[in-house]
Amino acid sequence: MPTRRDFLKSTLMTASALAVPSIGAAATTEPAQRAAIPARAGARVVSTWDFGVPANRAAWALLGPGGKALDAVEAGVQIPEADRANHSVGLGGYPDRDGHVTLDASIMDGDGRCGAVACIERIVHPIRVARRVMEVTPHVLLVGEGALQFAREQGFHEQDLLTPEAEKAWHAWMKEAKYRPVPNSENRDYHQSLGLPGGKHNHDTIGMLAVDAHGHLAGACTTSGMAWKLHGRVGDSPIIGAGLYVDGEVGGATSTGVGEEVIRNAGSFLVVELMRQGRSPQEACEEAVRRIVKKRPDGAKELQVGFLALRRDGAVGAFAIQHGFTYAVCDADSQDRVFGSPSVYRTSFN
Ligand code: SD4
Repeated sequence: MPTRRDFLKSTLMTASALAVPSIGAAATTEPAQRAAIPARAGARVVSTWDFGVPANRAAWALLGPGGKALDAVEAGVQIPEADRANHSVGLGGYPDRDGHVTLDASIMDGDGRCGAVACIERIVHPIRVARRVMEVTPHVLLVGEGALQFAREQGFHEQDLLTPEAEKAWHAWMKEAKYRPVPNSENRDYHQSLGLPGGKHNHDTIGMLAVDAHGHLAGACTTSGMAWKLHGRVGDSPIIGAGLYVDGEVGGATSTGVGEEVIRNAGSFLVVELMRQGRSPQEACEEAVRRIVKKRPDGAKELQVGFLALRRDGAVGAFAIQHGFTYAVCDADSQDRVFGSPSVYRTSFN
């Protein structure tokens, strides 16, 4: 358990790490912690977690030759959505406690245009449905059956999203049926304790932010949400201002972790608004995380929330409650760098 001393120590070390001046080396298995990545002219795409690397590459296939940020983020996040081995996004995602795989997704550009779907079932690429909501309806958010009906009308193909592996994990969980949003840094042990094969996480989201060569911004966020949640539960990812927010004058932010905490604090909007007021992406993410921690009587010791921010000049920041949050950065210099985010607790500086 982290003590107050650990907390103060990690705070101090994080502050000193803010001075880290330059982009790190290529990805390693133990990603280096980077408190801030400086501005860079030209296109750049960033996304949450290690699985952001292949997603960024798909986005870069469009961004690199001069494509639009909006198209790039939509294409990028479809990689984990279609990945059966990823149990926290799209196909193969862990179900709710009743065995339904329900997905949340949102997309937004720098002009304030946005669309989202929540608690949608049977569609592998909810991000594409979210974009259609943005482009062909007067609405921002469609949920559940209505979202599925809209997807059908738009010609989306339906399929069962519960893979045999995810179903096995669900049956294993049902033996105790305790809902416990374990911080991702500890999920490896959690999975092993359940005897689960494969994946190490019970919740992760891909949030992706991009700036294109024309200086336009966009973001996308997609997830199967918290494993074993109540049926009908919606997290932060499809809530504009919570799991995702983009403002073309400032930058964008996205989040991962326990969505309820992010919604309570309008997290991504807060990060962007703090950047508007002059905070760096790093400082803005850190302040948003600390607001969450401060409001929890237990100091949020058992929770994970991470924010990732991209300023319009390409500067990047990230901060999380727990050690273990990683993010991937891709630009013309290098396509597959992964960094460890600094955090309130158990930073590698401890
Ligand atoms: C949610 N924020 O549904 C998502 C899940 C997640 O790391 O990101 N977990 O609350």
